[in-house]
Amino acid sequence: MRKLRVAAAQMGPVAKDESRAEVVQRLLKMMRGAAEMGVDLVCYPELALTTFFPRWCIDSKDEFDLYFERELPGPETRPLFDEAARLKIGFYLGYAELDVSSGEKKRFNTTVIVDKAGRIVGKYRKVHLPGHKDLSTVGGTAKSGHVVNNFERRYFELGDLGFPVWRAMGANLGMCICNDRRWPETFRAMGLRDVEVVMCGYNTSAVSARRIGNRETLLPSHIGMFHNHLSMQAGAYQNSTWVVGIAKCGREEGHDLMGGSCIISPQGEIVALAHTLEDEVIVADCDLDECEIGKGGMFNFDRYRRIEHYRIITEQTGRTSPPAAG
Ligand code: ING
Repeated sequence: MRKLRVAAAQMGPVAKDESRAEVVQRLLKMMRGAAEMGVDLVCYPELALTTFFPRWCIDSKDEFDLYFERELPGPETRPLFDEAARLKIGFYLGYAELDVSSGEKKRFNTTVIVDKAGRIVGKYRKVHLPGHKDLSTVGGTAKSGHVVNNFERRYFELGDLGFPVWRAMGANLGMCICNDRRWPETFRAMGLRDVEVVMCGYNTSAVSARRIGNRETLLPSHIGMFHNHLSMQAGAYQNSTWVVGIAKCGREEGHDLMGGSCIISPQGEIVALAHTLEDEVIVADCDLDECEIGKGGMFNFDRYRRIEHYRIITEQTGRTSPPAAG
């Protein structure tokens, strides 16, 4: 048995005017609680340091740059790294990354894995960016309606690091972010690299409204949570991996975000589930050897995958180039 004790540190809402220092205090409190329970790895949500600002179509770069981190750790986030090293606990954290290393400003929706010594061992930049660049592609009725908009394509560039898997804390660790979980390729890319724990932070509206053409429809309210769990449970089962889903949830700036943070076994079952819409730590003992049931059996990719056939399907359907952005 190779045991990794994992925590999902769900967060309640973060207000627009909440400072980084205040948010970091909340994260530290959960980190200490997790450490007391003997947790090896504590996982935080997507864009954990601020309110979910992509819900707004902000014009001024000066204004929206306030939501971005120029460095990590920076002065306000340093206490997280120091405390992790002191407590010997690893963490996964989502933040808005401002990268100026190329001389021009590049912005990404990013997560990192930090090891028990407080060192960044891996970085991931969100690949599947949902939503819109501006109001021009937002459907007619939705502009004034109650569909909760998402303008991630306004703020972020497409992730350019792929879906790597890192060996850290004795496990094969992988990361994805929110909308990535709805795409089977996300999990398969890491499954093919023998991932054992996939971490996925999310900010997802609790209102299940969708557009059909230009018409906005409300879906039954349970559907959003069903899709949330369906996607991650399928990813876990089909790739024989533990999955940790971490929500930022509750009523944030008047918008309801779903909770449902969970830890999912390689059999696809939820083994720990948050029951509030607030800051809440849930824990599970993840036996990494359980991944072997699938990886060495039903989902032994080398033995049973039919990649020659998948190539034919890809060619026949002609879907070989990336979709147009917009
Ligand atoms: N949020 C959403 C998500 O995939 C979304 C966006 C939800 C778009 C539902 C369309 C439909 O959960 C993030 N942050 O990716």
